[in-house]
Amino acid sequence: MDMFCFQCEQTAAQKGCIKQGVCGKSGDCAILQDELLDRLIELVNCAELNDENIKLVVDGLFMTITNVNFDEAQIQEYIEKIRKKINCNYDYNIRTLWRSDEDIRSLKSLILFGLKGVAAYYHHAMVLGYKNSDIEKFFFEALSAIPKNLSKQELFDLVLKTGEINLKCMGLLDEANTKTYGNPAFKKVTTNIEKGPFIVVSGHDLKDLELLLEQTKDKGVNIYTHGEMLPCHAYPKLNKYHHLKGNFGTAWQNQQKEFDNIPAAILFTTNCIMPVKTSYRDRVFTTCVVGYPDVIHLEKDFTPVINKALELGGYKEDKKMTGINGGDVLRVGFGHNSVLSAADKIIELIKSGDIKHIFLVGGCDGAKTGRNYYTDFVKLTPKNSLVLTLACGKYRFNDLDLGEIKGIPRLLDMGQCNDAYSAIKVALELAKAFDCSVNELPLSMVLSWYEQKAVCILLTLLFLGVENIKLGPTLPAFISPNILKILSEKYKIKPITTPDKDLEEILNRCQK
Ligand code: FSO
Ligand code: SF4
Repeated sequence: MDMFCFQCEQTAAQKGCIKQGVCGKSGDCAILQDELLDRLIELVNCAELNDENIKLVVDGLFMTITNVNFDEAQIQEYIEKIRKKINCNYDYNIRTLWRSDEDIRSLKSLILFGLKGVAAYYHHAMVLGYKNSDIEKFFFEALSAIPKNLSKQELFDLVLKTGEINLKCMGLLDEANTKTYGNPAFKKVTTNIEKGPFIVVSGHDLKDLELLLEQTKDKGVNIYTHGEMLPCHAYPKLNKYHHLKGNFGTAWQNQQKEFDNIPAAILFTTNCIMPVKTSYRDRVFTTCVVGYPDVIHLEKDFTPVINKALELGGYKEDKKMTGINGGDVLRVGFGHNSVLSAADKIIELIKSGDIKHIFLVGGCDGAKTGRNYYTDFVKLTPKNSLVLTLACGKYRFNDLDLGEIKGIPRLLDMGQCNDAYSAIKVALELAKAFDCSVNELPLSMVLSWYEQKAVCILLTLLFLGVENIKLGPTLPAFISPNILKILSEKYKIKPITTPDKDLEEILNRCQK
């Protein structure tokens, strides 16, 4: 039996991985992840919605996101856990979906992959004690719809509902993060590493970082964020720890090079973990839903990570490191709270013509060539424009100093991918202030996608009726030509072309 997976942007030949994942997932691991989805679909059809079952569904979906879990033993164990909860005869095989009519498969894939993204965000909210019954009901409703014989219209409605629920979920996570750790505020983060023992913490989980900071408090070990953990520096209750020193490395796809023989321990709290090379395997640790064969998996006692960092000792001298454009300062902390506190000034600058346009250039980074489009695009944006950014795609340009417009920095890092919620809040507030729709604002979205969290964010933007999104570097393989036609007609979504052409088209359209 061969595997089949086409859920991410780097899927083989833009069609699907069938022998082994381009991400490094083995055929057997992919088949087990499909089996995990089968059992989850059986669970929502047989078992009641309670705390234990919702956790199984949420974490189970999260484990099947790209670059989260490569550990067959861990996945098998999880399948057995779910099996014990299935108390009726319901049999489903996700392969029937992969073989079905391409438009139905396309719509159901949008729901299923979007739902995986929502699961990731709900997981982070739950960890901080935040829950919502509408979101929980939707996991059961949407998953149980996958085997059903539904019309395209019914499925399309469910696709948009996935976007609506994701908006609610990102709102819940925003509330969880800001109530627990305070509102993000502007902070300069260094890319340089101090001498001495250190730990690099990757992924997206704020709670794990807090636990690690607490457990390393008086141990002489410094902590550096990696990838999507960078925005953590902006939260007052996280940056109060003086040993949270800076940010190590760039976006996820560079980790095999950047972690090569690193004299530090690395903790992965969520995606994106790549196949772990032997040159640094002994110093990698995973926690929660992340797993990799022969890598030590920990629950919430991080003593082995700390001991490994002490044993490795870190760099002997302070080490100068930079982002990909040579800058060594990253500016973070422009969530909705700080941007909206400057809203009056931004509105005034838009009215006076000092700010002519706002670009949201955000989303995931990735390994494929062509993603330098986003660096070039940002470099080309006119000096009288703001660039909002979020998620790991920003590493293409977040070490650039784009200057300021009358005291407002031109490049505003809003945070992680889930902080798309901040961008949406800001856009809605501006629309209110100008008494127009978001589509009428001088605001354009140029997005990059890679994995399934980006799918649910896209669905949220569609639910909100946002038009003219430019999406790249390539379009999802799981969207059929017919569904793509509907999306382009209804929402005017377009694939990216070249930075100058796209910029010209955006600015011309907005002048009309
Ligand atoms: Fe990136 Fe990975 Fe945050 Fe994703 S590190 S690619 S969209 O996991 O979730 O932005
Ligand atoms: Fe292929 Fe992406 Fe699936 Fe990995 S997650 S197997 S790269 S489609």
